[in-house]
Amino acid sequence: MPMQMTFRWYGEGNDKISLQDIKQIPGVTGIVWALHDKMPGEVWTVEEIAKVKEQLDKYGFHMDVVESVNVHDDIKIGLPTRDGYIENYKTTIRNLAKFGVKVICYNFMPIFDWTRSDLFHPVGDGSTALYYQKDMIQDDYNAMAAYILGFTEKFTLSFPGWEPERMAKLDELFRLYKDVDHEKLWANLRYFLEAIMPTCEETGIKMAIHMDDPPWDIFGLPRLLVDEPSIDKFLRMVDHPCNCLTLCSGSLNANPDTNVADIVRKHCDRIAFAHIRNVKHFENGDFSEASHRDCDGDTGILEILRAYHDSGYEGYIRPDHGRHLWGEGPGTVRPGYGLYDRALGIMYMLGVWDMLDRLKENQ
Ligand code: DNO
Repeated sequence: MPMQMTFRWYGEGNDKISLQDIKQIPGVTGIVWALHDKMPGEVWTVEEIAKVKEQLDKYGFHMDVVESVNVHDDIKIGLPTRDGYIENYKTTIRNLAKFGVKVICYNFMPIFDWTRSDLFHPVGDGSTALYYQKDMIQDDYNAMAAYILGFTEKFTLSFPGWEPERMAKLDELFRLYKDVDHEKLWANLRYFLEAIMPTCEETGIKMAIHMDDPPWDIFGLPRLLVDEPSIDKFLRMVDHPCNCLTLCSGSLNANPDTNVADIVRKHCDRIAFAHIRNVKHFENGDFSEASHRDCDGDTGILEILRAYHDSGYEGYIRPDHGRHLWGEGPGTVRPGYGLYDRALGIMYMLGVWDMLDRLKENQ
């Protein structure tokens, strides 16, 4: 079985891109989906999941990959209430398995999910992309949250991981995380995984942790999945075939020293989901996201794809963030999740993959 191309979609009424549009992109067999109105910790019910299945079935898309079932802060902080939330998580896993879901992508980042200082930064060719200006993400977490929430309120959307209900009590959240250092966060991650692995084994679902984005501590909060040694540590810590990775090339390569292709070769059997994103670095430490074409960024997209191909990767893959093109902008698309550049990214990846297949056939 070859790798399986997927496309992230935020759901009916929550994404301006339609399933009909996605159907026209060559090679896409499945939709990466989620119940975006669920708060972390809530159970996803069979009825709610069934509704999405019905929508996807109409277009012949599978629903094998969920991104994300978010983990409640109490689990990350290690509060006594975590056990109740873990029970809810297990119920959600069992409910998802009833619909054939195979992979759950999630993250273990304290408080914030992916973080950028500019959501529509000019790339120089008339398009825009997500941008990280290092000196803007230092100590003022309220300013950061105000920027993101200002955007989501203006365009009446919400970002996963940036739920307004959680952002409204940021100071309290920071207080609760005060004593959570790297070591505690690792221990809490281990506790969570060891608790749910039997449910994963029973249902056949793989938990695929997303890399921390950016891959370093921000606002004094520890971040764990940041480079090759931390990935090694994670896989050793809970050495179970259901404990897997969402290997995100762009998150990892925000640190230009990280060679993502090496990680693919080393851990391909534990990668359940591949996010392909290209990043361009600037000398002062800022970075911009770029088109998927290898030479447009510094991430080494060709070598990464070659590494997946050489390793016989049969998991799920998706283009990650794209630029905003051809009239896409604030209000018309979700930042990073326009239609066109992600579709171009798919064609680039499939082009490379098809050629690698051909070369192998002719060997
Ligand atoms: C960014 C995404 C992440 C990812 C979560 C997984 O666009 O790749 O937000 O979905 O971290 O839980």
